[in-house]
Amino acid sequence: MWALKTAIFLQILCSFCFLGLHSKTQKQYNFVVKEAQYTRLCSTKRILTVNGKFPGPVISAYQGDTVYVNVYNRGTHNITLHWHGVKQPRNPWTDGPEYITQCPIKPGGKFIQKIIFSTEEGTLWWHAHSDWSRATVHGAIIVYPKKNRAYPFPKPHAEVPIVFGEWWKNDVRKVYTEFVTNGGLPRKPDAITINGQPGDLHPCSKSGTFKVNVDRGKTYLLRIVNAAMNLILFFSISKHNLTVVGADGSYTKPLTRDYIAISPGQTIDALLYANQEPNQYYMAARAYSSAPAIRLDNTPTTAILQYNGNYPPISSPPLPYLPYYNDTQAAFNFFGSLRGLPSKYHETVPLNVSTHIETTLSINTFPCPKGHPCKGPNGTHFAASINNISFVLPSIDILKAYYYHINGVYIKGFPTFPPFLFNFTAEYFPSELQIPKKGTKVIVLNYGSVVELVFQGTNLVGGIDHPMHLHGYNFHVVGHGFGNFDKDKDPMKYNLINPPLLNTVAVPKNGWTTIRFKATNPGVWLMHCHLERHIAWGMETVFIVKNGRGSNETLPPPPPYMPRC
Ligand SMILES: *[C@@H]1O[C@H](CO)[C@@H](O)[C@H](O)[C@H]1NC(C)=O
Ligand SMILES: *[C@@H]1O[C@H](CO)[C@@H](O)[C@H](O)[C@H]1NC(C)=O
Ligand SMILES: *[C@@H]1O[C@H](CO)[C@@H](O)[C@H](O)[C@H]1NC(C)=O
Ligand SMILES: *[C@@H]1O[C@H](CO)[C@@H](O)[C@H](O)[C@H]1NC(C)=O
Ligand SMILES: *[C@@H]1O[C@H](CO)[C@@H](O)[C@H](O)[C@H]1NC(C)=O
Ligand SMILES: *[C@@H]1O[C@H](CO)[C@@H](O)[C@H](O)[C@H]1NC(C)=O
Ligand SMILES: *[C@@H]1O[C@H](CO)[C@@H](O)[C@H](O)[C@H]1NC(C)=O
Ligand SMILES: *[C@@H]1O[C@H](CO)[C@@H](O)[C@H](O)[C@H]1NC(C)=O
Ligand SMILES: [Cu+2]
Repeated sequence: MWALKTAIFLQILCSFCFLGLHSKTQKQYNFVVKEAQYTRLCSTKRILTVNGKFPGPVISAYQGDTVYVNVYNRGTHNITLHWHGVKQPRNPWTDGPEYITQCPIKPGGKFIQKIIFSTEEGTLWWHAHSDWSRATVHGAIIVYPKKNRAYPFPKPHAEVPIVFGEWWKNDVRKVYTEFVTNGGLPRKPDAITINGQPGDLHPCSKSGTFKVNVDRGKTYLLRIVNAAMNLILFFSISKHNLTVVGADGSYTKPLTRDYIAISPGQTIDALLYANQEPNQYYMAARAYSSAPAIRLDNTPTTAILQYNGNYPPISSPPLPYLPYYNDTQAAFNFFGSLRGLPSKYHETVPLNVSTHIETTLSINTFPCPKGHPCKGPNGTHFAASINNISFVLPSIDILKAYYYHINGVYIKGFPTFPPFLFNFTAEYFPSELQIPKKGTKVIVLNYGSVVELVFQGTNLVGGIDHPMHLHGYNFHVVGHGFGNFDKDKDPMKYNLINPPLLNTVAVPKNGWTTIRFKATNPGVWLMHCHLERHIAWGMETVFIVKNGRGSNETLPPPPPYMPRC
């Protein structure tokens, strides 16, 4: 009893301080999805949250744990939750994407979601996976090494989650329905947030600015999550470097930089050495936006690194260096410098490729339905596609249809090669090329296939970077480059020794990226661009990985309490 009271007291005491390692792991969580009132940027609105918190609660576990989350929908709309980067071996049933692996949890409904951690270690995150609810329904997942096991770096003194988000003064649901209806671009957000706060440089925000208190001489582990909807971000700390030691729940070779770049969906573990004069320093984030049409205003979002001790308070801490908003080189110089930490910490790159897939990632347009003026380019309706297929969500989930052999929900035979070859990164195209096909097509893989997948960005309608995310797997990022992928020359430059093992990778604007993974997780797994406007326009597809031989390679039946359509 005493221990329980102390634990509850410590949890309350520590819910804002974020300090202490291995502080609290739980095997069960209650997540109540409900509205709560928040004031930001001088205006107040109701937002959808988990347990009233923005960002939502942290899930903590040890490597290899299984955790249950009881999700209660006390909101007014359908919702699903996804555990981003958790591979969920043989358990797509509670992975979360709406109409891919489950039907939504309706208002008043409940769903017990099992999260099976396996090899993941480091920082991951969870988020809503229906329409744009994830704007405010998200939080960090921390996976500690098993008890008695060490980090592959000196143990930090404390850890600090840094969760980036985007804030609209408008109702996010309205922002969503508006752009999917009018066919144009979504309204831009009013600010980027760090742990829910826009920071000192934004109106009515100074009192809430997130602060990290540090002791000089100590080392801190920043657990960084980019939960923003549509923005790749640069992040840096005045007068301090960051040493990246993990990404997407896998350790990396330490990489010391004065800034990082992080795409929506990605997570980064970085060490911060508090080795400067005791003072206050700004931590700042700003968007990298390579397409002029979606450029944000330049005001950085800030938090404060605050040394403990006696020093005269500084009126305005210095801002750190941040690359320019259109600095593609700076973004890909960082992304391209990440290296894995193979052997002991994660599997090595599969060399024996059995299934080679090439895909184009394109922004497209559909003609506007008659009588509905559209706000896309030249009065069209924006769309997006992979291999010229703009994905259409079915009305019951693909996993159920696959498991119970229900016809008419999806079609096999998603093209594994671009249907039409052209200069993908040219300046101009005949306008017929830009209209894609609609479909619910999936790629079927045999159990154990070694997949090599090339993502080729195109300049159709407008080239832009695409952070591609795969559910149920990690993948090795073996190469990337600008321009058209060259099947003869580019594979010679692949890194098959120590590429990073990620679950989300930014494919460069008008460039390509190659990943590899071994299909040893049977089930139905979504792959999509993690820019929310692109997924809304159809930039997604699904892998169905067939069963292997033994029961340990076979998809088990669903839990009896799956939400119904
Ligand atoms: C940051 O790293 C660079 C390159 O490794 C080094 O030259 C510089 O001194 C470091 N700065 C700090 C504040 O540690
Ligand atoms: C970035 O934008 C600036 C001014 O807006 C321009 O001068 C510069 O050429 C741009 N750089 C790239 C790589 O597009
Ligand atoms: C490579 O894969 C093929 C079938 O895909 C298999 O027959 C062969 O044994 C594999 N080779 C190695 C070295 O794993
Ligand atoms: C594709 O178009 C770009 C832009 O015009 C050009 O720089 C490039 O050389 C072209 N590539 C090929 C393979 O023709
Ligand atoms: C996509 O498919 C449509 C319909 O068949 C076709 O008109 C268009 O040219 C295709 N575009 C590309 C890039 O393959
Ligand atoms: C819009 O129309 C103009 C003029 O016909 C054309 O040059 C341009 O390529 C079109 N843009 C798109 C995205 O369709
Ligand atoms: C399943 O069990 C068989 C036989 O014990 C083993 O060879 C195989 O590696 C196992 N597969 C997985 C995915 O654990
Ligand atoms: C909520 O989900 C149910 C079950 O799939 C569906 O029938 C209903 O149309 C959904 N409601 C909305 C507003 O999308
Ligand atoms: Cu995209």
